[in-house]
Amino acid sequence: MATQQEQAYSSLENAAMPLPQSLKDAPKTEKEPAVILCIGMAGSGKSTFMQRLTASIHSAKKTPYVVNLDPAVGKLPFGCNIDIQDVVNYKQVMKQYGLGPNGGIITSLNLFTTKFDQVLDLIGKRSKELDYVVFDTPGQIEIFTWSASGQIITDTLATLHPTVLAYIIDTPRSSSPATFISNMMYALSILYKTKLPMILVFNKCDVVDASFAREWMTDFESFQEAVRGDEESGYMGSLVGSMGLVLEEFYNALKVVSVSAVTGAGMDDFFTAVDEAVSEYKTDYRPAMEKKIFDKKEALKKSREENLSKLMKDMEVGGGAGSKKDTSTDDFYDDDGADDDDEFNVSLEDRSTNSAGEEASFKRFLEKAAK
Ligand SMILES: Nc1nc2c(ncn2[C@@H]2O[C@H](COP(=O)(O)OP(=O)(O)OP(=O)(O)O)[C@@H](O)[C@H]2O)c(=O)[nH]1
Ligand SMILES: [Mg+2]
Repeated sequence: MATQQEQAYSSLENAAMPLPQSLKDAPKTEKEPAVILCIGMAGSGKSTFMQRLTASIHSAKKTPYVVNLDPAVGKLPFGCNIDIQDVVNYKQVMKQYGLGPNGGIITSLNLFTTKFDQVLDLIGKRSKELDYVVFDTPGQIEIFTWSASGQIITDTLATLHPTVLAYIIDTPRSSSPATFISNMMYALSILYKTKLPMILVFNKCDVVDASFAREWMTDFESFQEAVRGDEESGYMGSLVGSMGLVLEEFYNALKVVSVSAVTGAGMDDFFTAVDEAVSEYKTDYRPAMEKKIFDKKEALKKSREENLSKLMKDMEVGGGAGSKKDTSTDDFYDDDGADDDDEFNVSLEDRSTNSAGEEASFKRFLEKAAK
């Protein structure tokens, strides 16, 4: 029986979507590594979490494949299989294109994305032995989540492997209701955009325990109370309060864990959340993606049929009208290399000359008859 991965490949191919040759050749295996994309605000602890994540995977005797997508990180705090810094020199890109730091990072990521099929090839070749493929992303969150290359990378990975988002939150910096809600709104926008299963990872819980966040997410009243007692919220308090109400539904769709990338606390909970998110991917995301591909294929088929029937109708009209047929026949035999439009004009002139000649000859005939 075909695996889900094989079905996804074949539905992509059948949908006549351009699938890179490398992906077509990629081995299709029963075992699917889970892809974890670490995203989060600058300084939230993504890279430290990556280090902890790979260490935990190794100590569980499992195999990770580690990819760094941050071109500006410098020295990596974790060992990795693919480093964007080996492919593009971020400082050189800035200099060459006259860009600032963010423009340089975006352009470097764009350049790297053009080679992403090779990354997929490498992952594909080893996917049998891999358990997790983990990605670190650039410091500025929007560079990955709101750029074309970020979307291409996310979508391509999600098409081929169970993919989950680990949204890393700096817990100490989110302890005021206003910053907390801003962070949640950002997470919501990413969830809405990607539709992928998301895990909220409250990091740095060795500094501030994340129990306040869990309470705010499950008990609306406690959040309202915090908003009332928060001087920072000020006149924005009622907006922050209403946002809390709006986001209640969103919280239900999320898995929440609190960890410390430094001490390693909470990593077991994180892996349990990843397992749940992978199941969610298989039951929700993948069927929705396959339906999208199917719908696209059907729409393409329908538009082809419509165009074909329109063409047939046009041909019927062309066949019935004598003048049209003559013109097209002239055109068809035009093999003298002359420009078609000129030829078309010449032909019109010829006809008018002929009819003028006919008229003159008819006049002469009448004059003769009258004599
Ligand atoms: N106490 C504590 N500090 C942490 C933890 N995780 C990260 N940090 C610290 O937070 C700072 C930022 O960590 P990074 O891992 O560089 O964060 P990042 O999100 O990768 O940063 P950018 O890529 O620059 O956006 C560093 O000083 C880390 O040591 C944690 O769990 N506990
Ligand atoms: Mg980092």
